Amino acid sequence: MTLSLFPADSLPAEIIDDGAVLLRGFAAAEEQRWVAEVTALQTRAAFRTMQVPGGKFMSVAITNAGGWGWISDLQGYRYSAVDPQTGKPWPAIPAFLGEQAARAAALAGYPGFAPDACLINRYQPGARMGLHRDQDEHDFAAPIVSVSLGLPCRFLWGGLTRQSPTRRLALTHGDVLVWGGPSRLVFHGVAPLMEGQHPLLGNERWNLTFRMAKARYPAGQPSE
Ligand SMILES: O=C(O)CCC(=O)C(=O)O
Ligand SMILES: [Mn+2]
Repeated sequence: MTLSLFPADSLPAEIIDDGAVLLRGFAAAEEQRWVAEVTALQTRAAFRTMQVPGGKFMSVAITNAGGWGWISDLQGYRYSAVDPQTGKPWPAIPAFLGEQAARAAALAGYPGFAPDACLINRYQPGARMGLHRDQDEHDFAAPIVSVSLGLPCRFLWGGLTRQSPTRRLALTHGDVLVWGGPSRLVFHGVAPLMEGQHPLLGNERWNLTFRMAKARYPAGQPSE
């Protein structure tokens, strides 16, 4: 369903599920800025593939910005204040990115979103992300804000159990998907990226997921 609830921003908002809203093209207007910010970030914290607890490596390369970065290794999945590759804190979330994520969250019905973590995924053809839910954060009251750049993908949107049927959503450059409330723990994933060429990112897709990893939602409440 497409609703024009937000005439001030005149953006089509598609209700994907209870609590999940797709803002088509939200990031497209300032695409150069988004790409420049990520390009600068990855010079300070490089993209790398991480090992999952079972021993395999993810097909997606990742890096992080923010007070907390999501990591995976043989010990498990968790947030870390330092980049294990450098031993240094992750670069801060650039103000532009944090503001855009907060604006998208507010448009989707989640005011007071102040991310302390931004996981950046880089997909090349064939890379995928298996069905999972984002559950390493402290406060599930905060939504997830997920920004797609570059090549299109087939995003798998499931339900609250791993066995729930999945739908395929076509996410393209600039789309922002926000999920929270009753959808916060929905299983989701990304089908293998198909070959293609994007004018800005070539054969890649970048995804940024903004999270409140440790902070309480809405922002301003004391963290744990
Ligand atoms: O790449 C995407 O669109 C999804 C990424 C994701 O689900 C995650 O990083 O947890
Ligand atoms: Mn996820």
